Amino acid sequence: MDERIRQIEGEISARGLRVGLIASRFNDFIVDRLVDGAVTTLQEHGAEPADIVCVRVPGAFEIPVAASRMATSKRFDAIVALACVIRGATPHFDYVSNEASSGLARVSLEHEIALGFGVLTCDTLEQAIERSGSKAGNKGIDAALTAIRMASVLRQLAG
Ligand code: INI
Repeated sequence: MDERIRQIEGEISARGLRVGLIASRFNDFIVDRLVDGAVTTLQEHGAEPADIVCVRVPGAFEIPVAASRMATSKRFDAIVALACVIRGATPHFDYVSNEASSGLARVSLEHEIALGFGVLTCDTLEQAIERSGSKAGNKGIDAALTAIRMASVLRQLAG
């Protein structure tokens, strides 16, 4: 690309970053792996434990309001949302996953805050296991990296 064009890509450094993690208790045996992946990634990229807060909420449905409160507090540069919704026999899956995703998108837009979306929406438990640290990676890691990069992008766009 023409070198006179300023490019903003976002740096992968979490040094000095204040991160709010929100994790659901529902399906905690999966979500705990996502939390481990996210926390390890944040620390590997320079985040200090004292700058990370991890809040537990009952289920994915409750994550957006906790995210909104974190964003309102202005005490966080980035939020990482971690949950696991597994399809059952009723339409409950659709209500929970739709509210979690649209609620979190709204928080990110309205507060202009970096948000890593690590809410698994799976048809089966096997798919959830695959995405929480086995053959399909760990979506907690991906969500943490997204949060780090977006915090950097938003910081640069503000300056
Ligand atoms: N919450 C989840 O995080 N994952 C699920 O799979 C799930 N299912 O399947 O029901 C779930 N439901 C709980 C929901 O998030 C709320 O906590 C509950 O409805 C109370 O408001």
